[in-house]
Amino acid sequence: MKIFLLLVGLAANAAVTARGDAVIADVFARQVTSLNGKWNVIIDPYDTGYFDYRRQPYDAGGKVTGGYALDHQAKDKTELVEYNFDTSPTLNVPGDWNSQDAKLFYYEGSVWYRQKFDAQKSTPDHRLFIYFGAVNYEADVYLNGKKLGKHIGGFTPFAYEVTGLVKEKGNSLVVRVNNNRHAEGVPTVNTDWWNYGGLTRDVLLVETPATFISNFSTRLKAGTTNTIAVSVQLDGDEKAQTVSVRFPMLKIAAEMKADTNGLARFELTPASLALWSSESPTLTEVEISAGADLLKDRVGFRSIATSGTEVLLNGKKVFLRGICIHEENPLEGRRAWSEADARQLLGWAKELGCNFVRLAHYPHNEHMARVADELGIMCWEEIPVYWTIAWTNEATLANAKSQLDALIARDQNRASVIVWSVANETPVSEARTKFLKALVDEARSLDNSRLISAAMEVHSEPNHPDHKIVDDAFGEFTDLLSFNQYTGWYGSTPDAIDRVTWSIKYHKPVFISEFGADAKQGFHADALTRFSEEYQADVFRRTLPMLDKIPGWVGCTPWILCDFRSPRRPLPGIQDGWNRKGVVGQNGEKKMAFEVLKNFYADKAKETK
Ligand code: GCB
Repeated sequence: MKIFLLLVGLAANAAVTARGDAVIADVFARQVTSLNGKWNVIIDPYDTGYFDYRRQPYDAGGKVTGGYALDHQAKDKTELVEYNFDTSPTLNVPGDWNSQDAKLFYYEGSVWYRQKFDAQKSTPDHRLFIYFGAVNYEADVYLNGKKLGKHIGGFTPFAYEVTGLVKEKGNSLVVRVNNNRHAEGVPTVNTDWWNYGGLTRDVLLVETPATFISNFSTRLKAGTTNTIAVSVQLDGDEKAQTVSVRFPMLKIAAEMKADTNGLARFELTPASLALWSSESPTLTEVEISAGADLLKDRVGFRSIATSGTEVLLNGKKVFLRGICIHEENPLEGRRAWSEADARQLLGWAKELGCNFVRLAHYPHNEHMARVADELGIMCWEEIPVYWTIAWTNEATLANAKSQLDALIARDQNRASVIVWSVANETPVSEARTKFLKALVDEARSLDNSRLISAAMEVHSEPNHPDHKIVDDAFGEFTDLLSFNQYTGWYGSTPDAIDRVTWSIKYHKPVFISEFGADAKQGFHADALTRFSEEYQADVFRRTLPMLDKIPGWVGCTPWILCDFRSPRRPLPGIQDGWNRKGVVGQNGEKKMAFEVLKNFYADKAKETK
């Protein structure tokens, strides 16, 4: 049984529901038992565990009749069973499989994971859910041989209710994880990052009261700086019950009865409300209770808007001193997933003088925005609608929407998140613009308190390569006019940067979502030698003042904070399977460009105070 959070057609400030895959929001604040740790695994490139010898699926129609999902052991020496989780090797969860076992480094296919656990509920009428922070890319989940469901999409959380299925002792949770790339997938077959497979984030057993708070949203009421709008969504049989909201540090509380759909909406005006900003990232406690359930979180309040070509944070013009980040720990060459990983990555961004990060190109783990909330770093969050996607395929759009919904449902209470990005570098076509417009509409219908954008592309006429044109029809629908440009690296050398001129069709804030150049940390040469630190630093040194001349320029996120693994980058001795555009190398050492960017941001911070 999947948890279906009720879908309510909410406008304005009430994105408390999730379409598609369900979300138990604020999971770290709940009563949980960790299912992390060592899981037994069977590597299964031919999907043997899923099909019988005639290639018939064992769980056709949802009924599991055989295969690894049953976690069966031979009863005696006469029974033929060709697998055994108990004697199989283990992998750590959370964790990608690629970095844990050399045999799995390039592996794309299925791995079956099995974890055994006991489950004692604290109260008989409580409910239990299995929660996955993320599984890349496809997960078939079975408990005690029964299929719970299938989830598609590698970077967002999902959960299944197991109340009636779980035993007090000796449960077997089996997940078939498959990271094959698909032409109709999101992302599709081609990316410039590593296709890490596995149970890449926390797996938790969550206990809730019979009726519980499935999600809530807190934010400034639109157009005000002192009124807090709160929406609370209940799940369970007793929906029309009293819900209380309390902000102890603000000395304010309210209660009301939820409607028959389990929705309660509040407006509270404390005597004074300190707003969240980069300079002063004020967070306050919130406690929401309904019947036996109590959820606590720390939230901040701020407004973000555009006016003409400006971005306004709490009504004040702001310049976004940013950097792009992949969800990867470069020192260990693996997917990042922990709070410590988030602190490392955002710590480097802070050292650069950033007040903004672009979490490219897919939803990062929940710790990123939580740590960003604390550090006062604004975030751009994105879904992996990347390069070419099957624009006319309805299932692809539904998949992209469900990833967007799950991301918004998870991170809507993070003051740091100011931008939802629906895509990166998508070649212009009518079908693509229609697809992206549907995502913009989706994001706005769930959350109208943030800016919407996408990283677009620039183009130029063949006989005027230095004249850059930004006229993508999709630009009409975004709040920030964001685009990537690589003058000086792709198709030109750094001298071209000084000759760049612009035609920008829209009167909107202009944001440069990527620029950069590869450099191997420690490789020094003259500034025209590809892959030298000098070349990369020169690109930064020339690009930043060039961008500064664009009317309405509101900031940038150069590509990228750290070198990251990419199978598209084979150059021996230089790339060795890494995209080298980081300003921090694979070994954590800063390159020359780090200092160039840091100095530019220090000046900008003074100038825009
Ligand atoms: C881009 C992509 C990014 C790549 C980068 C590069 O435009 O958005 O994912 O990694 O260029 O290094 O070429």
